[in-house]
Amino acid sequence: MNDLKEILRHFPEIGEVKMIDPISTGLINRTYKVYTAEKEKIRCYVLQCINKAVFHDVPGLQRNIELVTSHIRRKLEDKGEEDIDRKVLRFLKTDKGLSYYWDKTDYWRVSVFIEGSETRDELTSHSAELVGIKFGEFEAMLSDMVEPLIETIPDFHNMEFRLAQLREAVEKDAVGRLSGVRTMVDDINRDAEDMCFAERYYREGKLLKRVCHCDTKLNNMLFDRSGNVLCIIDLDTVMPSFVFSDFGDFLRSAANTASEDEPDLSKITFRQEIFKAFAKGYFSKAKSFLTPIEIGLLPFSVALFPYMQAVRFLTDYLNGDVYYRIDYVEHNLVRSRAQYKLYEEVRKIMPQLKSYIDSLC
Ligand code: GN1
Ligand code: MG
Repeated sequence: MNDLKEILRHFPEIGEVKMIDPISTGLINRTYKVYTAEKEKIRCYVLQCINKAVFHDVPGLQRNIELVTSHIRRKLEDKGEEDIDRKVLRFLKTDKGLSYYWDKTDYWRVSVFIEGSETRDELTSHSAELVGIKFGEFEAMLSDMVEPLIETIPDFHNMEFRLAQLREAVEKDAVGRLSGVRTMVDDINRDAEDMCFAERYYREGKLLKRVCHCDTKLNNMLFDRSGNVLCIIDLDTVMPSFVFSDFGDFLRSAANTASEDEPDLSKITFRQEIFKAFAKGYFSKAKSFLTPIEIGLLPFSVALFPYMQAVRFLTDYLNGDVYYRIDYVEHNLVRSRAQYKLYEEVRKIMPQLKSYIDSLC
């Protein structure tokens, strides 16, 4: 167990630490809320241990985050926005002037906790539209970044690569779980070629990569108490990717009637009203920079992300749960089934999704 207080001492801005509480929502990094007190005033911070098995170049990742947050900060200042510290994350510097601390075992970082912010598990159509606007703005703000960002996880949203990883896991069958999931593997393989549309367009030079968030699930954004999006968090995967990563991945979590790991498949359906509201908000900001091909592919991206996530969870299950944090033995299998069910639900309504996007153009 790391000595958290000792780690925090390397971030001089932090006052006297009163309490440290684990936060258990993310599947990758370890996160804590830190309560400090200075002259009776309580200030909170977020301490994170960055998963170095997942992110192989943490200094490069932190550099991405510094570039992105300062770019956004500048844009907000130019727009004359107030209260900017609540709208973009601010990371503390260590005594060596870095945005992360290496304790010879792990990498750590600290950001300021945004007071009065909360995460949401569910949205109304109204708040989905506001989130859409926010994401359109987020991408628009980043669309003129000139500094090159690294791919913090190479091929992160590359469907061909994710399927290759599944094939490898099937071949190895490292922990003897394959016999129980053969039908799932067959189901996934049946649509594999179809679902690699983005990589094909990219190879043909018809699709470009832009700076995207790449992890737009609902619990990666902070809301104020009246339901307005304050700030987009979890910036580890901000990197060049296909623009619809953010569109499809958001709806994967926000339009699902159940949670990502719901064991009862009958509870999983896709909320079209959330799709419509989000698409409307997103489009109002993003239409200025999206290409016709990107727009045409938006409905497919809604199917792509539950499909990709089903593949990734199943791969991890076959590999013996080496990537995602799990709470019980079959957790990754349950997650994979739930995501595949959502994928099937989306496929059924693809014509409606397409005609709605057409109507927005
Ligand atoms: C992981 O870190 P967290 O929990 O926000 C994963 C995402 C998946 C998500 C599934 C770096 O996100 O890609 O969509 O779990 N992040 C990484 O819930 O693999
Ligand atoms: Mg994440």
